Amino acid sequence: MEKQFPKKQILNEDGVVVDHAFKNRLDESLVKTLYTKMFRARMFDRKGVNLQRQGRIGTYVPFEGQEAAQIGSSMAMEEGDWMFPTYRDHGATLTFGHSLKNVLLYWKGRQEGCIPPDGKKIFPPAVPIASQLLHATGAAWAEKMKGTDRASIVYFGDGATSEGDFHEGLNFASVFNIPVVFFNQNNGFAISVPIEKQMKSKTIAQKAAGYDIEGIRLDGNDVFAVYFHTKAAVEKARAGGGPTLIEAVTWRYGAHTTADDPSKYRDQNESIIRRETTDPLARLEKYMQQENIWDSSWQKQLEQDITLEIEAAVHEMENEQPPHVGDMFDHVFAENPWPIEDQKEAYALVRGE
Ligand SMILES: Cc1ncc(C[n+]2csc(CCOP(=O)(O)OP(=O)(O)O)c2C)c(N)n1
Repeated sequence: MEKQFPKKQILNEDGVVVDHAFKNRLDESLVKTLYTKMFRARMFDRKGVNLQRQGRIGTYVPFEGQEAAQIGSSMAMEEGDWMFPTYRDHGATLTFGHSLKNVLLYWKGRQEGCIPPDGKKIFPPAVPIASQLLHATGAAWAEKMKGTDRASIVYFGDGATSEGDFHEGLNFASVFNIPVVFFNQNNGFAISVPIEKQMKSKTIAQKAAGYDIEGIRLDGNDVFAVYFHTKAAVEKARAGGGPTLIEAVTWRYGAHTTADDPSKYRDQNESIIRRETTDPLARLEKYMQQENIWDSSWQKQLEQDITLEIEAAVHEMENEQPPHVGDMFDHVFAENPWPIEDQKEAYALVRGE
């Protein structure tokens, strides 16, 4: 199966373009934009972990190492398309136009953190694993029925492919030829469970065959491969060609969440080695140096600008009211069923509200 679904690559680990069909599509402004968005995402991610460690936000889910997968795929989407992220996909949502402040507010426990800027069709992060595949399929189906050419992209991990919702989403999208891109980030682990322990399939892309849709496996740390192959899948969807399952093979360097200790279930050297060998940003920098489009003063300026942007967002987030715990009883149902009303009243009583 690994032979039938080879890991597509355009930019190898040494920063060399190995798929020459794409060479003339790599213009300088695209390459610099991809670098800028990935670098911004990494800086934001590190800030998120630090804020949690300082007790300034409640929890945080890091994605460092997965920047190429998230930025390459979100850059392939257009205004008016739909995005359905998980708790780990702020690199994608920020690139697609979410505000830094609201992403931070989400992790502070404020419900406003779920609200995207006007006109941006970004759903709140899905925490129940794989539920968002059905939402993405439904939204794209609605667009199809309305006769638009808008598409959905939905993010999920390797663990999500063991859930029923994954299979229902793919089956439904296949049967009704729905314009949705199922974007899997295979980072090798579902919390502490390695992929070999939860599936016999050698790849995730091969699962597309069960639904007779296209399955693509690619190097998820190669931002060019992610961008161009996702773009092709989205264009196919717009043109009525139906869904695609993309497996982006990647790695998270850090913990599953700030509440997790990965040293309990995997060798910490692996992340150190991967940082030195397969890092998505380092390989893009190597490429830019070899192409003479790397400019260290440009990069320094970028770092300064992004630092200011992030600090301003943190300041705005911290100027908001603290979260209100009672909010958890609202906004799930239009009208609360009685057990939730009971709990809400009991909570208010305990708080003396
Ligand atoms: C339906 C459901 N079952 C269990 C959980 C607990 N849980 C949270 S994250 C996670 C692992 C998910 O792994 P994966 O899909 O590979 O995504 P990753 O976190 O690696 O990005 C689990 C089991 C959950 N959130 N929802």
